[in-house]
Amino acid sequence: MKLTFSPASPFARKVRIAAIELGLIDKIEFVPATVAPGTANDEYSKITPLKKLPVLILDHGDVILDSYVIVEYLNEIGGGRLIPGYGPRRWKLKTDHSLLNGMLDSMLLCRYEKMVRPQGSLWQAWYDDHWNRAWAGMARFENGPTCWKDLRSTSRRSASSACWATPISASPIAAGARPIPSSTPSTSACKSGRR
Ligand SMILES: N[C@@H](CCC(=O)N[C@@H](CS)C(=O)NCC(=O)O)C(=O)O
Repeated sequence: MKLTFSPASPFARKVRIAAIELGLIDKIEFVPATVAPGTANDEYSKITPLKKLPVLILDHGDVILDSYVIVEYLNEIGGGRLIPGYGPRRWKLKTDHSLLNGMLDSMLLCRYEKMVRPQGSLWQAWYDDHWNRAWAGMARFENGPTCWKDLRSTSRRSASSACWATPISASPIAAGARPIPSSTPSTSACKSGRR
């Protein structure tokens, strides 16, 4: 099978880690691809209309996307060691995976905002909001989900005041979260060959 990838893509890197963990890395041929928002790529659109990488192309031609589903597929053909088949650990793990993917989405959007968006049209509040989501996600992985525990023990506070309506900087989720960096860290451009 073939995986479209870029060395700079965090999504492709995640799939590679899963493949290594499952002992499948030698069964995958890595095909470099270049994708970027605002750039037509008719050849790649034939593989996936979303024009995103990674995509897994099976030997008989079927295409599996996106990275979340590819990891699940690899887990299945690799003996299921990474993702439990049922029970609370399964749903915790899938939720963690969704959270991670959302964080990568947010960081990539920030990267594109700085790298690809025409100069002068940067939306700073949107950019800051996405960085905050990424940092809050890291705090969640670090500290665990405090939000629902707080909701149960804080009887007089409504759900919205305890969690969703709280500014992220004051939210329990963000306790321990670092501030938004003033300059963009070296998040990938997801172009082949760039790091
Ligand atoms: N949800 C997708 C996201 C993949 C993604 O955003 N990949 C980036 C490269 S790191 C991409 O293809 N960007 C091109 C674009 O957004 O036009 C996944 O999990 O695979």
